[in-house]
Amino acid sequence: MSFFDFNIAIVREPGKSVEKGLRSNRQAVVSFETVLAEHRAYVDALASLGVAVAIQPPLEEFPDSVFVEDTALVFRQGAILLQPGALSRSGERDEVRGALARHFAGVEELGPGEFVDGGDVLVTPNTVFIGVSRRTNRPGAEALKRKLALLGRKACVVETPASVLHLKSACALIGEDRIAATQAMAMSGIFKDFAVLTVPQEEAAAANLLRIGKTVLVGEAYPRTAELLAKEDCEVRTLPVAEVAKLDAGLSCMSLRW
Ligand code: CIR
Repeated sequence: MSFFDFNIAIVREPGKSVEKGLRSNRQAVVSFETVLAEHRAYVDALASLGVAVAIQPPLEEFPDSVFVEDTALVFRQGAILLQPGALSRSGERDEVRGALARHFAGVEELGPGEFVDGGDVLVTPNTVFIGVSRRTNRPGAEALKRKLALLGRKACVVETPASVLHLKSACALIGEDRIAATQAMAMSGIFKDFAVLTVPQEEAAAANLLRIGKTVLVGEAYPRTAELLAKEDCEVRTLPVAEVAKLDAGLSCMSLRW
């Protein structure tokens, strides 16, 4: 089985309240209908790649809950419930607990004051990188490192670049020892043990991409990145993400996969 063979995913449908979701550009106007269309295209893509998608109902009280990746970390051998660092998102973990319990015998949980957004966690075959950011604090990162050790995973705490929301806003695994990353991330030294494909500066947001099986899903607004990926050992498929990008999100954020 390859590292990228995900068979199951949990996603959450956006609610109308997604229009009030958090965003760094306060001027950006978000349309629920367009987010919903992007979400449906995403779910269809996962399903067409052989992933069984468990769709959770929308949660109007949590505008950002469509970005379900931030609530948990999942592996075939177990799951860890995280604690999103934004106040408006702190109740989301309770809403995903039930879905995780249906799939995993035991679910570990971060404790009070231990904040980690799943977007700050990059899982690679040998190391899990945890980025300390505005959302993920050091106590959270260290607690997660201890929980990962229980699952037999080595973790490394790094700094998420200040220019991005999450570690994975700026990087993604595209091969077992190959990372796609923004220029800043590529130069950070974090990925010295990996071969790095640097995404073009004007397409920095393309770095939040997602490999499933032999297919790499990438935002359709990033043709130069798609061109670079086409030279890799994978198939490239583009998806619309312009609306979720207004909410500082991309392709990894909308699912928990294992
Ligand atoms: C937030 O600010 O929390 C959401 N608007 C975006 C979350 C993106 N999630 C991710 O990158 N994993």
